[in-house]
Amino acid sequence: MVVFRSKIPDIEIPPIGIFQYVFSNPNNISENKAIFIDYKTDKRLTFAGLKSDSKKFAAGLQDKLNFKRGDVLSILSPNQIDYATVIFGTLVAGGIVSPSNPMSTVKDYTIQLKDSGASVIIVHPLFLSVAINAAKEANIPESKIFLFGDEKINKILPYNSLFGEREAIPIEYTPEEVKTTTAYLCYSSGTTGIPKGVESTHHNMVANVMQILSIEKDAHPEIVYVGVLPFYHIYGLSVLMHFIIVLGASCVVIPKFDFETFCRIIQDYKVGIAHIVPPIILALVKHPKVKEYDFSSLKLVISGAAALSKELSESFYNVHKIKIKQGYGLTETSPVNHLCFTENIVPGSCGILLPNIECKLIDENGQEVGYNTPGELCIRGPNVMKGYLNNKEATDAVFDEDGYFHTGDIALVDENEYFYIVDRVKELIKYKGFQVAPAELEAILISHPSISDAAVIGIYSEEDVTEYPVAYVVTKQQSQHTIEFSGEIRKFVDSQVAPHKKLRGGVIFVDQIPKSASGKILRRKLREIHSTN
Ligand code: AYL
Repeated sequence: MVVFRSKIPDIEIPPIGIFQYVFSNPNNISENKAIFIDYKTDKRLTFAGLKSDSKKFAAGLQDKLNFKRGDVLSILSPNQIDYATVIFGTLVAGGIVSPSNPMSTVKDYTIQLKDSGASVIIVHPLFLSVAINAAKEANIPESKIFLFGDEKINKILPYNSLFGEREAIPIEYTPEEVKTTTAYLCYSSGTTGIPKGVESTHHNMVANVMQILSIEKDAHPEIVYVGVLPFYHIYGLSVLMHFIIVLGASCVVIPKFDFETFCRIIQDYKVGIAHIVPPIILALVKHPKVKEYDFSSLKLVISGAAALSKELSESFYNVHKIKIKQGYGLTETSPVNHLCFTENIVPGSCGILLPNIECKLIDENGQEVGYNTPGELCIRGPNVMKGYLNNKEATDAVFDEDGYFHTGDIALVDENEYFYIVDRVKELIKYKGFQVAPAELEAILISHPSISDAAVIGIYSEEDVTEYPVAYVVTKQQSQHTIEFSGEIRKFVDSQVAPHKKLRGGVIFVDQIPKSASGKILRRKLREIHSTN
């Protein structure tokens, strides 16, 4: 068997829970250090304050809501400094955190509430009506919904009204429990179908922060990070929240990407490292106002969640003379598997394997391939999820008998052990780093009375460095193949989905959808058809 291993020696991962690890303070920072800073009000949450608030929140969950070990708390909110209190409070109480995209529709959120079995919701006031409507569908009483902030809205109380007098004692896990106890449920569509709850254990998350730290020598407590990636997504959750607290660094928290705010924060707070995604990198290269800001504090940019081309990487370096490197990962691997050394950046490569990870590349016949030959990337390591919640079939489909997780991404490795992501065999579409599951859009399209069949594929735009979902549609009557009807279909879909899932690539009418003998949509064929037209 051809197995690739990291060039970095394996590290020892202590068998402890996330709370114990994240607050272990290995760099001996002052307890009064501001870890999270609000970008607008400059309000600060210190290391000690966060720890204490988390324990008070946990006490409230236990004493006032009878929240027990293994119970699930759902968060529906953009980034804000108190997000961490809710996360770590839930973990202190032995609970599981299920963070959702605040832009979720009522339908999306209802599905996640039901699937996760959440019993408590913490929501940002702007998204309260979505939470109330979804909670009703999922049979969660309004008395179990709480708001971020200090205000009460009708009968819904602020989350800090739960704070107890006492501080709860963080639940301790045995080494075995650390490996089997789920801490987070982030939703990912994986290789096929609709989003599924990814069960990330305490061990998965602790391991990945330590794996990243072993290669990320630029990270130290004096660095200020910019917190623009969403905390509900594993990228922001792991590298902005867990990583920063362990390191004892600071993070200026931004709720939503806005180009000028982002640039101003880098300048005013002297941000040293920015974790971002390719479309933001493109804006930093192309935006006419970029020159108006002072980026002299910024020493390193790390890109992840979607492909960063060699060309864009080089253009960024040429414009700013700031180092830029790439990582690769997935929700299912908590998340990072590959990262570049800052001393040895190879543009276009997603880096070398992190320690403790083994991987193999397999061709279409399931045979392992060696250097310089593309194959599906399969990963084994302490950061690989336990499985998909309530979905043994989907879990079994992504793990093979040797315990390797099949990513659905095609990669290639060169003799220097640098990896390149070259293609994707799974159904997933990535719009600006956000997941769009074709199956979800197809189900909506087929529910239209005039549509008999549909398939959705992602088409990459070089210009915008992102993929756009394009719908191939078969109508019941040929006469419906008009520009007006294509507009109607777009409206029909876009009005039912979260903003990042809109059919931005448009609608194309066809007489039939190419399918295999077993009825599977031949997406590769559709992509070929698309590229020749
Ligand atoms: P999910 N190049 C190409 N595709 C990528 C890359 C990359 N560098 N990184 C992620 N992807 C795609 O679960 C790939 O198809 O997590 C993969 O299967 O939303 C999918 O995105 C996973 O999407 C990092 C680097 C966090 C990556 C991440 C993972 C976040 C994406 C931190 O440093």
